Amino acid sequence: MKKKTTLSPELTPETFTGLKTGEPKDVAVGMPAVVSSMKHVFGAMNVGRGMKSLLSLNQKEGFDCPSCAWPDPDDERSTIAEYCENGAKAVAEEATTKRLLPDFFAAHSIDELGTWSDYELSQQGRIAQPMYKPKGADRYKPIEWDDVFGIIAKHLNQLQSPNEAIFYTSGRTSNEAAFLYQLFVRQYGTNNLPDCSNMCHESSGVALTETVGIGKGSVKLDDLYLADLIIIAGQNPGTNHPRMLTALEKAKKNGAKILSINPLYETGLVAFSNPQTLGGLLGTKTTLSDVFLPVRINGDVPLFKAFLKLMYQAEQEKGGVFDWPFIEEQTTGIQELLADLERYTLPQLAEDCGLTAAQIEEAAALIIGSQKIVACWAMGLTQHKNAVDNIREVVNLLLVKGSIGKPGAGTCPVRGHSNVQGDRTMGIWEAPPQSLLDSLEKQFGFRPPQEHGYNTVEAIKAMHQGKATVFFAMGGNFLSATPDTSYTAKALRNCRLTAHVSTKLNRSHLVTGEEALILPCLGRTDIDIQQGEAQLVSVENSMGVVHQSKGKLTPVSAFLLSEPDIIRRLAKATFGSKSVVDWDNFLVHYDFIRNAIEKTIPGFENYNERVRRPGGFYLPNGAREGEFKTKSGKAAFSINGYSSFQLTENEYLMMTIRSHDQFNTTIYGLNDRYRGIYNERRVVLMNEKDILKRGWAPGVIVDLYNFFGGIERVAPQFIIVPYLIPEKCIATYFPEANTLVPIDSFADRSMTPTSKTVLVQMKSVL
Ligand SMILES: Nc1nc2c(c(=O)[nH]1)N[C@H]1C(S)=C(S)[C@@H](COP(=O)(O)OP(=O)(O)OC[C@H]3O[C@@H](n4cnc5c(=O)[nH]c(N)nc54)[C@H](O)[C@@H]3O)O[C@H]1N2
Ligand SMILES: Nc1nc2c(c(=O)[nH]1)N[C@H]1C(S)=C(S)[C@@H](COP(=O)(O)OP(=O)(O)OC[C@H]3O[C@@H](n4cnc5c(=O)[nH]c(N)nc54)[C@H](O)[C@@H]3O)O[C@H]1N2
Ligand code: SF4
Ligand SMILES: [Mo]
Repeated sequence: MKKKTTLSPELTPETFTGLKTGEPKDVAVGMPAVVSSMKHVFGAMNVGRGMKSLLSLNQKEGFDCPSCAWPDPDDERSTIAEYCENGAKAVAEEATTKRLLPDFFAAHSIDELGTWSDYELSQQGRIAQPMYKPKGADRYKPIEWDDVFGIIAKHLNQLQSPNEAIFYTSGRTSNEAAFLYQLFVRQYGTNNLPDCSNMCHESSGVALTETVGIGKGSVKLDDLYLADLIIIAGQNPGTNHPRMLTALEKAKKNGAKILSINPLYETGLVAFSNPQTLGGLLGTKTTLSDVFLPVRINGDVPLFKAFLKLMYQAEQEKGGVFDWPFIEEQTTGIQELLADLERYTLPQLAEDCGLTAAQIEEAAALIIGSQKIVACWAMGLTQHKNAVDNIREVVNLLLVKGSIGKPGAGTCPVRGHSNVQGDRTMGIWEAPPQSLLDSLEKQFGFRPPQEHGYNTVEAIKAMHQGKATVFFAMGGNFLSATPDTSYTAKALRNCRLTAHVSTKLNRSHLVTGEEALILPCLGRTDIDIQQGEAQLVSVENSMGVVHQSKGKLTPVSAFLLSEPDIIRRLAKATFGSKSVVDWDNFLVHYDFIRNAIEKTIPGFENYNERVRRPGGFYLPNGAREGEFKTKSGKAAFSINGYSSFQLTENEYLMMTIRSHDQFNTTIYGLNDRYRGIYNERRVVLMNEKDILKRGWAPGVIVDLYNFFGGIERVAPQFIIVPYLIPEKCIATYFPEANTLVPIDSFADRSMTPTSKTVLVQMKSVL
């Protein structure tokens, strides 16, 4: 392993890997994606295991793709390839036969591993036995499972208050494990259940709950096929939800138009070659976007306001644009909205979103002419200071068109992790609804804590301030996924104990509390046998379908425990014989966990029977049926604001985005094929004019830095890459630039870190 330079183990090493650039691609998927999938899968395991994995992936009796939350088709599935390139990479990452054995941890100190890149850490294989770092030790050593639970229980039972412990969750955890986990945490006595949602779609949840009465999207896949217009704002489906392209292709064949709103001309929004058709493999492509608006970063509120103004103008001129019967019967607040729009002028709005009047008018014409509109969005809308306003403004547009609660129309926040939506439904929530707490009390006979707990930002601060000293994570990579990396590192180092239930090694295992534990668990692809029977688990996808997932592969180590078993054993060690909950019973058969879910959480009637139906079942969704469960019983128009940034000559708005070769903090490779960037992640995408203005050239190396709240934050050594991106906007990859996202910079009300609007300056260093 070559020597690395780095400031400290929490930051990704700054060593360059050898940037190569090419033209961004003009079509997504096709043959190159098939080749890439095969390379990853068969590079990580033998042919038999590789074939078994791919043939089970997303099949009705197989396992759910561990990558994103895009739904499987409701009808027939392809029996050979119901997955995409990034699904295949996620499976390769998990199902690899490489293992991390005790001699690996004996050979490398924690500080040495901190100098490895995230890619190198990801390459090391599955963690094969529980590991422990005692106080004062510089490396991990193997430990027996019983001792693992003994240590955690001892720490938990020593705390003055249960609120001094934090229980994080990433979004891969099954419904069964998530339900048991929140039950354990609440029986222990806290609602400190921050999760990755806090950094992801929390803004969507807040905005949708108050405007349409449910914090989830309203559409089914079929609605995309029936839509007149699909708006895709702040989302890069070609990389992050690749099978969405198949749905978009079908929608286009049925006559839908697509409007894309994104600072980057993302390849997957431009055109698609379907790898499941011969034509697609040979290069025949479907053009996807009819209109593409390269909006300035965080320019969406002024853009949607401009749409609404143009729509209202057209309504006044010729009528037929607004759905008045819907507006009058089903909504509140239209007059206030129209009055508020008077405050803005079109030229000002155009300037604030960085587009020309002609571009906006072309898009508005599409909207005006459509009756059934689906709006899809992801992190490009949710990770800004005014993220909740972004989404409420999208809802305003849909409501004016009566486009929520009818076929072919609705809201489509496209979820990230494969079960992040299910985890929330199961009660992984620091701000649980009272109905959940009451229901838990009724079912289990203990009184859950009533006050809300810490979300992700609050949890980091509590650890930083020494108010919380035990950190437990059910999956994820808390250190690298959260903002302000150095601040978060200090928070974790302040803890007495940090413990991670994990499949793969990551940076959060390397920045530890006084004591640290790694609890290796079964993944989605692994067979999970309890009491001699292979168990199934269930997950909820982005469109509210709950369905089963059954691992098929032999686990790489006999020491791995399932997540439900880890929670059972933790609960038993913590509560001893005092527990009012019968924890052993849940592990006799996972059907018993589902029985408990059915009794506690609405919408899961006959869970065990319905989860076994091919394709699963839909959860109830009021907005989908046109029933708005808001305070007034109607959908609410809202008044939203935005602030335009006055940037000095050396100030830029930075968005932190995903490359094509990563799943969040797991780095599969060093290429970002669609964007034409190869073999390097420490890059800044920058407009050519901005590069010239600074007297720089492609390849110049810069330090990125900013000042927020009186503190200087620096991310050193990034290579300038000229790119088609609006002026004064730049892009870097997550997690390398997370250290620049200030802990106190988060969205109003949802507290989602502003990972897509980071104010930065740059100086050249070489
Ligand atoms: N292969 C793969 N799949 C994934 C993931 C992964 O890392 N890899 N992550 C999963 C997770 S957890 C999530 S949440 C999703 C994330 O899926 P995305 O949200 O697609 O992911 P990002 O890379 O964050 O991309 C955000 C997009 O928003 C655009 N954008 C940024 N700022 C703005 C803005 O102000 N306005 C507009 N209109 N657009 C903007 C960016 O150019 C980019 O195209 O993907 C999930 N699926
Ligand atoms: N700057 C910036 N920061 C961001 C974002 C951004 O766009 N920009 N996006 C945010 C978003 S949308 C999200 S969702 C978060 C993601 O935050 P997290 O969910 O915390 O991060 P991941 O990288 O998905 O977690 C990967 C780790 O999960 C573990 N793992 C994988 N599979 C399993 C499993 O089956 N069980 C268990 N127990 N562990 C498993 C592995 O050890 C792996 O290393 O990051 C957020 N952070
Ligand atoms: S679209 Fe998402 S869920 Fe579907 S196969 Fe691809 S990565 Fe997996
Ligand atoms: Mo996410």
